[in-house]
Amino acid sequence: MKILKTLMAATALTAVTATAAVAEKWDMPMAYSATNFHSAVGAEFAKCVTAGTGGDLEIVTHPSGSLFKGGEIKRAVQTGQAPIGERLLSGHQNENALFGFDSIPFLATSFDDSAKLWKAAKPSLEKLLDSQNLVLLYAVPWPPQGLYFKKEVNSVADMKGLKFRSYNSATARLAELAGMLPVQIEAAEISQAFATGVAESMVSSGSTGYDRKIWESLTHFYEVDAWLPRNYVIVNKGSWEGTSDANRAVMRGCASLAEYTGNWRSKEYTGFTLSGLRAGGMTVGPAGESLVNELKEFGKTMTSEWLEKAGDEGKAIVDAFNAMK
Ligand code: PCA
Repeated sequence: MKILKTLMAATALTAVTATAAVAEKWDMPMAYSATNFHSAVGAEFAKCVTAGTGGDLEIVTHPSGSLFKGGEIKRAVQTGQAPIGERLLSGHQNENALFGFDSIPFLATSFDDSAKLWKAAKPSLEKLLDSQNLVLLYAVPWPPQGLYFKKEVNSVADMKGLKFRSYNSATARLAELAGMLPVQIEAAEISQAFATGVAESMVSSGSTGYDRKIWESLTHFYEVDAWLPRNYVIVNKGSWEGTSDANRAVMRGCASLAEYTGNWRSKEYTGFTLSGLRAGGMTVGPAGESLVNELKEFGKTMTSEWLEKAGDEGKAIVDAFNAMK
């Protein structure tokens, strides 16, 4: 009996030591504010993995660009400075046009179409990320994109000369086409940019304006539903391969749950944040028909420019998407 007890104590000790030796902690940089739904979904994903692996793999999120700024997250994960992170991949469309498939004006303008476009693009994105030492876990769309100003705007002529905050090269191109002056600024820094007059307009979701209390600087939000760009959670390939099969299986399971709940949260956050902008004193409503028609012309130009850059693979994505509609 005594021997058994000693043996059991020894086994328990070994088990504890073994767990302590292999348990890993992954820091997960995220670019957007802690209150944003993407960050909430990321925090739930992290908890799901930590609980699902029994603490063998603990994921800790760092929202608001506190660990790495938005623009640095992809490189940090590629080089293994961070094992996992979340990023708006269209921010890297200069590197490869395929990253911009989700930011083509008026290609996919609803949550349903955004899901179809994602289905059409996912294999190409996974392959591209794999070639960059990255494993794709999940992707969640932002609410539909609209325009922010500090005056009433009814036509492209009203937009001429404005300083326009962009978040990727598609949004900078849109600004150029409309005769505005683009300046690229991360969401975490826009409150200051608007307060100091570095920017005076932007295209984004109601969600980002709400998160950044944009009513302190701007007055109008026009719903355009121009596109729904995505955030993506990516893992360094070495970190992915270096962890156990069991941990990878838990991560895949938690990722599909996160993608599903992320979509729902995004839909719910759309109405909630537009009400929030109104409560902040902003004028919120659909853009006028003539403005939309002018913007759609820019959309046509930008679609053909993107197709030219993204080549056969880009065309295959758009064709596959159109076939699903
Ligand atoms: N918010 C992010 C990207 C798209 C969106 O709705 C931003 O403005 O940076």
